[in-house]
Amino acid sequence: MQDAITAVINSSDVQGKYLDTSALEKLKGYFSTGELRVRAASSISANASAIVKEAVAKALLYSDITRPGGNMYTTRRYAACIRDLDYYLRYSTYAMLAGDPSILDERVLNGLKETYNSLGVPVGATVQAIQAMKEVTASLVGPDAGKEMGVYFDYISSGLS
Ligand SMILES: CCC1=C(C)/C(=C/C2=NC(=C\c3[nH]c(/C=C4\NC(=O)[C@H](C)[C@H]4CC)c(C)c3CCC(=O)O)/C(CCC(=O)O)=C2C)NC1=O
Repeated sequence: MQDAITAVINSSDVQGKYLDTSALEKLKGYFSTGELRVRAASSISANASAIVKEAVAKALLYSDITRPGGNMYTTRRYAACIRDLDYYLRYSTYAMLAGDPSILDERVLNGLKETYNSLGVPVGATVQAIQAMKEVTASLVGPDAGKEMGVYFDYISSGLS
């Protein structure tokens, strides 16, 4: 896993240089949003199950997916879906804190698409639910932190598509 600081340092190290102006600007941007990130992570963790529940209500409930024949039908599969959304929310929060998406590649997206395809989990509906979480989260944490979280929700969405 990488974060905004190690990303900048690694790329300077590869060139055998001290941090140049643009690298320093990146770091400054990261440090100046530190408080914002920590505050957002704290309200997301305090409201995680409400965020997931609202996203499910917005994107999935009362659709064919929750009826017989749908992939969320039966309590077991419904619970698996809720659990997956909870993973996406938690790992997006980690990535937002780190300011870097590498944790999503390593711990979430690796092999996920293949697993979904082999189990018949619909990717389109999953992406809709992730996008609903993005909206719900932004309305909770505000536009600046919401935009930053949005980067990682979008990263998972395009990694699945
Ligand atoms: C932390 C990293 C991580 C991820 C991401 C993860 C995902 C993941 N989701 C799974 C299943 C599943 N995922 C879903 C999800 C959905 N079905 C829908 O119709 C909805 C659109 C959607 C929710 C948004 C469902 C229903 C299953 C069970 C499918 C089945 O067994 O038939 C499975 C198969 C094994 C299992 O059932 O637990 C994995 C590995 N596991 C992990 O360890």
